[in-house]
Amino acid sequence: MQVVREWLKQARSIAALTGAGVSAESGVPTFRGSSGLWKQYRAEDLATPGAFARDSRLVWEWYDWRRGLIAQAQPNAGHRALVQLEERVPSFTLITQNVDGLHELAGSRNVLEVHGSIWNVRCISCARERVDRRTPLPEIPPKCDCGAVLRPGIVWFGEPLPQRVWQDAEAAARTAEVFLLIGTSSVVYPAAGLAQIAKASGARVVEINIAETVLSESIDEFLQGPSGELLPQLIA
Ligand code: BJW
Ligand code: ZN
Repeated sequence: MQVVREWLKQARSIAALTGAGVSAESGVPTFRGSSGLWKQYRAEDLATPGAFARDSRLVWEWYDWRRGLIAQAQPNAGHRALVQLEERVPSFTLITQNVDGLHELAGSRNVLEVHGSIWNVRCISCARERVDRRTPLPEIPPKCDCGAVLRPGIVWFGEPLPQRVWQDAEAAARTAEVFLLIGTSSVVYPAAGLAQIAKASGARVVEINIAETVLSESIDEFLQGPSGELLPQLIA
């Protein structure tokens, strides 16, 4: 813990990659593990273009449920600690896999949402995009003015990440002196590969998680515990 505090104090450039674990203490369920199940489905069964093509109602019911939970969630002490860290470091990039928007709500500024946002919707026919924060949705599946079905503005399995956002994330990983890996199982690529990019580029990689992950062996420091407790301690 102490050595990581020193690294954070001295670094001019820090990048952090967050996952669902950082929002767990705000009451947003993670994807994997027992809390990750909705009815009997796994994220891998619902977050795909194929699942949406087969049954858009089922997929939207899942999103409608999650939108309801997220609408009531507040940022926690972990989100807030990352806001404070950004204020102290000359260059700070917060790369998040989360679609809940809680980092921005907490006040983080330089946020890259590599998997999109649960409040964005996009027409599958005319590609029109908009922000829709209504919960519950008045109609499932929701429809575009052109009559076609809307889809969540989220990156599903097999889909490319938004190109500009991803380029910025890679650049941040390459230039970071310290790279924080927070509350992610690190199994979903290409996001999980950012830690390796950072390490290969000379960054100290620090993982914060309640449990070890597939990457824990290959990083510089593993800090075990909830991010809502450890992050405030790290920057105190
Ligand atoms: C705490 C805590 C607390 C709890 N404090 N910690 C084989 C090898 C490599 C790659 C592939 C492969 N086969 C297929 C692929 C590609 C695929 C992939 O990675 N699949 C793997 C599952 C194998 N990736 C893709 O398809 C990506 N696209 C792509 O590769 O495109 C290529 C392409 C190029 C050109 C044209 C076309 C295509 C897209 C990936 C999109 C992922 N999207 C999702 C779903 C969105 C659904 C939604 O949000 O509505 O994003 S999947 C889901 O997982 C979500 C998350 O962002 C993502 C990561 O999960 P995360 O955040 O790590 O959560 P969990 O639950 O896994 O972990 C939580 C962690 O927190 C745990 O470790 C806990 O211990 C911890 N924790 N409480 C601290 N309090
Ligand atoms: Zn349309």
